[in-house]
Amino acid sequence: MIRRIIFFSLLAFPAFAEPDGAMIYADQCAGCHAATRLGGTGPALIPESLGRIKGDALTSLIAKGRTATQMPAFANTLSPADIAAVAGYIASPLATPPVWNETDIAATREMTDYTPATAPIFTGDPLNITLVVETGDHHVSVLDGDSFAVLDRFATPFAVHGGPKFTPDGRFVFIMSRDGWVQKYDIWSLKEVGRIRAGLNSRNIAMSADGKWLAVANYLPTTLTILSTADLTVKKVVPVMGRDGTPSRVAAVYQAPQRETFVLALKDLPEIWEIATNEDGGPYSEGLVHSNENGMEEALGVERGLFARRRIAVSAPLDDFFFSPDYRNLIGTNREAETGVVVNLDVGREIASLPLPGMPHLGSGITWDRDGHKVMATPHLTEGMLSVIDMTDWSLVKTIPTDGPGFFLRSHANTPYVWADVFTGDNKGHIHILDKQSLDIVQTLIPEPGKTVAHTEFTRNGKYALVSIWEMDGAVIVYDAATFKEIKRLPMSKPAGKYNVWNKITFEDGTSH
Ligand code: DHE
Repeated sequence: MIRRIIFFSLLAFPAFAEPDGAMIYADQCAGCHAATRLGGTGPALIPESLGRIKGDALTSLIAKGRTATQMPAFANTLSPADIAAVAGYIASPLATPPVWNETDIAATREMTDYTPATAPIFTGDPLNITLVVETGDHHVSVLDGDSFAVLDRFATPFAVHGGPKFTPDGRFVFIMSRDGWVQKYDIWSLKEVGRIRAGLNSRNIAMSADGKWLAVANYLPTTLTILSTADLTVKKVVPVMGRDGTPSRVAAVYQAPQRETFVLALKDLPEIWEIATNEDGGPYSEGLVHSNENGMEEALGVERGLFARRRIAVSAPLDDFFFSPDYRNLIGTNREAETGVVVNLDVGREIASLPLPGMPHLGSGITWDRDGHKVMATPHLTEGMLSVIDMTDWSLVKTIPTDGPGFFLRSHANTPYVWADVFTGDNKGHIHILDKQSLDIVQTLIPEPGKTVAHTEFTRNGKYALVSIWEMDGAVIVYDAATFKEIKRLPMSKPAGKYNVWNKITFEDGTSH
């Protein structure tokens, strides 16, 4: 009887109704994250941007806040039911896909009024600078590659992802956040030049071979934004869709320097796009052929001029690429597949396939010379192994068991070793050192047992290897790359990727591009 009274009371009094997530959002969150949920001073709060932060992780983040950011803890302001309601609201898709066109992008452009230096304002080698992305508190540290002194430490947009891209002379660098902000920084002057929001949910960036254009791969909206590197103005927004109008997210964009093109991995279309970055549309946009479904070669509709686009048909969408050093071939996979395909970009079709189970992370692949052959190696995100592939005949040379799934590989022309991390599982924090010729693991470093240790970068001369202790109270460890002895430890806030200017602008074999 009592239970029935309570039940009727609940129906009669809406005060007991479920909390309204949208109202709580408007009241508590919109000030920083915008009424549109597309981000303001705080990041966008939409499923595309939240990524793996869902369920309990999301409610806990709202309740406890996020250290080293402006995000406060709401546990004392909102009840658990309120927090669950607002979490449900921000985890739900937007009712209509947001518009983010050239005008919207241009309106976000902010340039600083700094005076560019006429020469580096520091005494070290400007081409031996290494940038350390500190994801703990969203900063980048600028390291002198000889003394390992921190020359500057600047704030980045929230949640930087992927490798920063340097101009060919190594003077300027561009950094992208998952929320689509692109920041330009002047290494000689140690000053930010400006920033612009090129997309709402972005994947990575690529610079054209001549250093004039920066392409931004977007998931949301489904576009490629092309910026002028000189002043960050928008040059073009390319809608990405199939011939029938089906939109596709852009999984990644890469620079193919010898081809003078951008190459796009598309998440939702069985096509690879190549976009010319020279004025005449490049040798690769004219007279191209590809195989149609009957295996027949057919002429492609030819576009000409700067940003001319070429579509290359593939059997299934490919979202992760690795390129041969001459950029004539790429290996592509998608996250679900157990095989990789080799696509020859000159003829514009698949020419081979390879077994690659366990989610290879081709974006982290590197190459080196072995027995007169160019080989490439890739870690796997879900299996403890490295695959080594012969790039002359695309055969699998060896599968090397590791202590757990890894994320990044690095080497350098001046070292006989490859450094491979174990990123997840019980042995996360192990760093394997692999002999490039015997393919044997010659040493395993465990610098901080139980802590994540990942991502190696070498100095310009390959003498030192820098490794991240990927924790909030983390550090960059400088190792002697020949003896594996620790030389120095620099405290950092969750340091992630590290990028040496010289290794990046010369497309060093041992670095992922
Ligand atoms: Fe990355 C590079 C894709 C998750 C840290 N990551 C890249 C690149 C791609 C990619 C395509 C190459 C871009 C470039 O440098 O131009 N990453 C993906 C994914 O699809 C994946 C698995 C899922 C996702 O959420 O996007 C993914 N990546 C992560 C992480 O969880 C990492 C470890 C932490 C983070 O910051 O999100 C991470 N990715 C990195 C880093 C690089 C990177 C540090 C640059 C590596 C380099 O040395 O160049």
